[in-house]
Amino acid sequence: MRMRPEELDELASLRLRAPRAEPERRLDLRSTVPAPLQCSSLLPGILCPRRVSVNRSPLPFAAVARTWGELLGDERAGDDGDEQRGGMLSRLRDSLSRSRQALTAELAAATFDPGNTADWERLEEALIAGDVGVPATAELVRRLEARGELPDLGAALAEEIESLFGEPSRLQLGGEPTVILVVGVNGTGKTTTIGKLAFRLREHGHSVVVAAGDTFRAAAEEQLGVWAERAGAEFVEGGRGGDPAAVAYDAIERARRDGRDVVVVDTAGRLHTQTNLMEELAKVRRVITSRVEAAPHETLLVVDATTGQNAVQQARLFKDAIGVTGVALTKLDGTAKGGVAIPIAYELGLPVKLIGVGETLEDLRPFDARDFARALVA
Ligand SMILES: Nc1nc2c(ncn2[C@@H]2O[C@H](COP(=O)(O)OP(=O)(O)O)[C@@H](O)[C@H]2O)c(=O)[nH]1
Ligand SMILES: [Mg+2]
Repeated sequence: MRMRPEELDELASLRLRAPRAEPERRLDLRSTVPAPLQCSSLLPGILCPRRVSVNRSPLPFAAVARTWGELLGDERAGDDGDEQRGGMLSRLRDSLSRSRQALTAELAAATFDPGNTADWERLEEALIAGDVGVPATAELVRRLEARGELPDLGAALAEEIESLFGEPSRLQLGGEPTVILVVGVNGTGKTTTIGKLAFRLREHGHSVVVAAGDTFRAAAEEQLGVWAERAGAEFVEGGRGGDPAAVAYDAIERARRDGRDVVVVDTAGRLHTQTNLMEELAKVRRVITSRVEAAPHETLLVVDATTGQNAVQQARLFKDAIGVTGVALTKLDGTAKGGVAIPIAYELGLPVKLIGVGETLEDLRPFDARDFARALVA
């Protein structure tokens, strides 16, 4: 079958935007390091972040929820219980095992000598190679140096990583209805994440309408419909080629009419037409705001952890173009690039609210800074 010119264009934009597996990465600091942070005085290719002073304002959000009850502000839900928490932590450790192995193998924490410059350099390189990013690496090293003694490097690093994430955040619910707009490039896991989130919202007593705002891909609506059914959510679609803003509008009207609590709006990650993705999303956003004051209450960006620094770049673009209130970091299971959560939170000031650790309904978790940091390095 021959492709039409529009389809070729779409394919080209897909290639540009779609996450893909990155080849084993050699550090190319020129592409990832903001110019003022580049440091040429050491060995070529090695940073000297200890000599870089990075002043960051405190993070504008509160850190990370441990339970769904906490994330959703559901006081009645209580604690998940020690046993369940223990299970979740070991599951998280399993999910992050590749990331942890990659980082800790490089760290050589057992033989770390704070008096040895080469050991500090190895630590810096390990963090950069682990997708932690230059500003966060510089800050972590600065804080560790300030400690003076480091009897247990892994534990100290976990504590400092945890504190970079700031205070725990919540999903903002409580609108009438609450509207959650879900954005991100194609294939990152938007639709899947919406299904999992709708399931938890239902579990915590919310009535949920999901809106099939990805009207560009033939299978997208059907896929969301299946997730909605699994989650026990209502489903609003507009038909292939329809206007995503109109679908969001209809879903909000439906929720209003029937007294539903939460509307979750799925969107396309790429477009068939030449319309700019960000313009299209801004339009969906405007329509939502025109229907419900203070909505969308959340603009949730879904990024795929396996894409490493690409995920950070996507977060930067979406944040600048349409505003993002929280990040869902997916596919942490089986990637060695889990460290990307750190620059997303620290460099960009975006709270990671959710993590995806698999493909089933239960495989979405509230992000917990402490557990995450420990599972990553300790
Ligand atoms: N292993 C794994 N796969 C995921 C996760 N989240 C999504 N996926 C898979 O990623 C693929 C793309 O997901 P989809 O929701 O269609 O992405 P969308 O294009 O952003 O809507 C699907 O095969 C999902 O099952 C996750 O946390 N872990
Ligand atoms: Mg989708």
